[in-house]
Amino acid sequence: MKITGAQALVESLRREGVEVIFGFPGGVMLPIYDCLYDCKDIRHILVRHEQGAAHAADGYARATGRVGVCFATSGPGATNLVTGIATAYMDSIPIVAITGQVRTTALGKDSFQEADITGITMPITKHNFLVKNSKDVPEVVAEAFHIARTGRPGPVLIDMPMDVSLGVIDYKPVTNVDIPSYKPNTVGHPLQIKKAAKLIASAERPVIYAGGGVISSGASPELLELSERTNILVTTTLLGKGAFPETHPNSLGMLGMHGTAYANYAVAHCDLLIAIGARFDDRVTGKLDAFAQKAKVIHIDIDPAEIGKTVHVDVPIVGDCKLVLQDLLKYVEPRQPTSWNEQVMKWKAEYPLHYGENGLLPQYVIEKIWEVTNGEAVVATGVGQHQMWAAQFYKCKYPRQFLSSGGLGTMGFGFPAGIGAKVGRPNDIVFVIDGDGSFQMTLQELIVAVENKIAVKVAILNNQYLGMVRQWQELFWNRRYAGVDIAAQPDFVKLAEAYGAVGMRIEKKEQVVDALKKSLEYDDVPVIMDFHIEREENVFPMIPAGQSIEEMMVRRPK
Ligand SMILES: Cc1ncc(C[n+]2csc(CCOP(=O)(O)OP(=O)(O)O)c2C)c(N)n1
Repeated sequence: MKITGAQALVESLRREGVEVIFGFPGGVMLPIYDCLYDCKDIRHILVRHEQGAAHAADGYARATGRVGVCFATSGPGATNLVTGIATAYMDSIPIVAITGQVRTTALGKDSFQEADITGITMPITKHNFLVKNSKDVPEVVAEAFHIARTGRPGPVLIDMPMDVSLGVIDYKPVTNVDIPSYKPNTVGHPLQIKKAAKLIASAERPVIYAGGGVISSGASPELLELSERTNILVTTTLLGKGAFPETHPNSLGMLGMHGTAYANYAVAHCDLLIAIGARFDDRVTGKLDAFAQKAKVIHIDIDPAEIGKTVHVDVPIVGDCKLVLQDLLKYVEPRQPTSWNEQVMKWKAEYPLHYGENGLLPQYVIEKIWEVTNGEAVVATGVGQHQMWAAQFYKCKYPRQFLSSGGLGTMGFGFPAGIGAKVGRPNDIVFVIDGDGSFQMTLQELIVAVENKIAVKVAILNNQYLGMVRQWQELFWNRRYAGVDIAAQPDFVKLAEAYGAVGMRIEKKEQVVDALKKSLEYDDVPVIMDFHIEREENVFPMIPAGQSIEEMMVRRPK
């Protein structure tokens, strides 16, 4: 069959099972967009900024487990994707970004809208391709999806010069991908797995520390079985939220800088730390030489580069978390709760997450969101205080329920990611818990939600500050609030209405539940809820950056 490179691209995407593309066109993308005109199987959602396309593809991928796809044109279109690609890279999220490029003959000549996007994204993609020949398109697409979704997942970029899109080829679908230099090791070494089982059997104070890798490998059922069989308590990272049900008695919630005091105490005092699909990020460890000092460490991870990167590991196991846990479960004996469990439960009772009574407080709003959604919503967040309150108070029951930019900490991620999630899971309630600052970074996508009837609910926790930065200034910079006051802001209710969305302002505690319930009544239009919260509420507990648990603040210092 004779078709163009552009047709081969779209046909290859169709064969990969792509159902939706988030994109924005431009000159060099015209051959490709022309094919979309005829392609009935793939929905194209026209964003209003390419950053929105990348985050929406990312949110779609996080929420569904499938590969998210975004399109952008050359030059500024491609560079506008960069933040979204870097966000996906830092959190190991599989997306395929396809950019148009100037003709191969014009490359390297500062041609109109030329940007070296493969060069620019080299350090923030798992792999990228500059396609030089139309006949390579089917293979490149197949390899891109294979690389994005296997091993440690991540973003892949395909740069398509205009003449590559226009060139005619004899198309044959690619059915098998074999990349000799890329063979991720998925099965853990049996000896290491036996060693791990032995350590678990002899440990007196074990703790499981689970990360996003558990979710991407689908290892939650195995993790649940391991914890229930051994009564080992589980703490998760921000990206690991939902890997283990946070409503389970064995859950310690999140650890790290804004984690629960009891999770951090448990890790500080454990004698065995079982890290599963987690990478010892500095927001988790704080001061490295004070982190889990008394513990032996088992580290299960698909990426050998993560082993020993920041902490010493006693039993490294390179492999897919699900397969490794399945093997480990063959050797792990049942274990009754011990005095260690009792000790941690005592901490749990002694230092619960808490907040005040007065005024409209963000934690209260999130607890009510949890209640009205029965803890079953998909939650996407921006970055800042609201993100940490959401992590603390929206207790996730399932994997793929909590979508948040952990590694890069990208403000503006939440809203477009929520749009992508709702497109992928139309029957689930999707809440975006956002900051007034974060929302303003990508709110142009509101029209996309309205146009496409994407009924996300946005709860803006509006403190009229870049709150997290203000909190740091309050605590560590002598309250010198420079560059954080964003009281000059649009009327979000009017803004929502201007876009054709539903807007509500909530100023009192008593209005919260009614507003949330009302928002659930709309299933074909986005709802923006502007919660005017106490301006100077802080996120606690907090371990200041780079410090140890000794420095943990559980409340505002006097
Ligand atoms: C793109 C980007 N720019 C700057 C920052 C630094 N930063 C981290 S949190 C924060 C404040 C966020 O404010 P808002 O979204 O209103 O949330 P709040 O902390 O008030 O809940 C800033 C500026 C960031 N994370 N991302």
